[in-house]
Amino acid sequence: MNFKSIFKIEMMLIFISTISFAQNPLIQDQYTADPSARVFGDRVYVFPSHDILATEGKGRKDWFCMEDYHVFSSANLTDWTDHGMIVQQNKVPWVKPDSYSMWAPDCIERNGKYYFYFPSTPKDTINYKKGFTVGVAIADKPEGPYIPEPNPIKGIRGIDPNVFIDKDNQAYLYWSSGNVFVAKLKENMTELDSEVKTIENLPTKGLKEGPYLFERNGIYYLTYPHVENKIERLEYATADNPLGPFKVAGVIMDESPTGCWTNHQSIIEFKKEWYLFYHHNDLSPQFDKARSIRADYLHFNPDGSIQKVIPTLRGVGITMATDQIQIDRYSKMSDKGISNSFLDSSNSFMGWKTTFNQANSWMQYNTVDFGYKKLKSVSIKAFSEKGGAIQIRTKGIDGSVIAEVTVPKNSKWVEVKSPLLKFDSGIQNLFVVSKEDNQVEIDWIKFQ
Ligand code: FUB
Repeated sequence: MNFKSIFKIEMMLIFISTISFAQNPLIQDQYTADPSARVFGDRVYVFPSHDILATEGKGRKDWFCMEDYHVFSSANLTDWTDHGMIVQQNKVPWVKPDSYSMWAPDCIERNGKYYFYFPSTPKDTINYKKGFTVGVAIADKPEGPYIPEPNPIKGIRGIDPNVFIDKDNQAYLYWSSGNVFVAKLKENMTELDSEVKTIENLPTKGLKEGPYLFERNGIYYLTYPHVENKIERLEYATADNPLGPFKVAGVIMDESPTGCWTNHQSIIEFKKEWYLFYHHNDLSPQFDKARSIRADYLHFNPDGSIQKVIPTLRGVGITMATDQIQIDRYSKMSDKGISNSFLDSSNSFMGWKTTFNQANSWMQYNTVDFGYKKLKSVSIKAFSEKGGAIQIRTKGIDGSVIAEVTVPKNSKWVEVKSPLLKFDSGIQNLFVVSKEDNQVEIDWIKFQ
């Protein structure tokens, strides 16, 4: 390969792979939903649905609208790379090309091949009448390129495929259509190898969908969103084998506090921690069919039961002190004098800001890595019409003051820099405290 073609390939990779630094939601430059997280090698790959807004001639108004899939990956759960589009509705031979119904997918590795399962509306309305079926696309690498099989998998009517390979190498495919169904998969991963079985003993009242099965210490956990009340919450049932019988075991996450009707989960262990991936509608609070994926830590009790996960904005992973720290993705904040809102209410992809308007109001942002090489200053992107002052502390709300930043009176956003008064190395929790009643807005904080 000559220099010119290597350069061309490198430029293409730069073009298709974009990096974002995120807390919750994980991806902030597009809508993402139904995250299926997988550990492949030393990275976490997330295969979500890709919500877009329906427009004239594109999808159904006020409904889910999805035309393709992207895959994202991260080595630290903080920095996410978008590897670009992997499957598109008009490039899959069996999919109705204008159905905008590329719903919740999943992916698994077997013998060095990556099998990406996705539901959609088939072109063939004679055999399928209406509704969804499931197909598979195959790649040599998790980020693709994926080649879709020409036909969907025979014998499936439904959505939300989830694939699991047991310790004996038998693969299983789960999916939903009101209830949850399972069948064995052949070694080729593209055909069913058993009768379809309905998973019994799950709640009979209320929609169940989005199955995701994993195994830990011999317990098989079948997790699923269920409408027990008005909208979905995440529940689970357990069994001692992948086909059941399962026994309902509890709730993993309550209904979305922002009223997002759907939720959809996956659970992985990565570097000795367990994580729940799910979605809310952070970037689209008024329309819950434009969703955003999130992750939070998940913990087990000694008896193997799952502790309820409370959704956070801070999410998971470590933030480098030298990156722009979005304090609006906070861990805790004072009861009064502080709020978060979009930077630009007409474009949520611009992100959020924090507004302080009372002396001693504070924001706590956990797990910031200051490293061991002395940092000397801090910059804040801020806005204050009357001018204000901010203190940054570590070691608790009454702990060491590491910087004091005066935000000058201004009619536009400015970057203000101040020297560090003290350097605390390693991982620290940050406390940002307003020193005056004057209103100060902060976009980000960054140390140098
Ligand atoms: O994303 C479309 C559908 O909404 C999914 O397939 C369901 O699981 C629900 O999240």
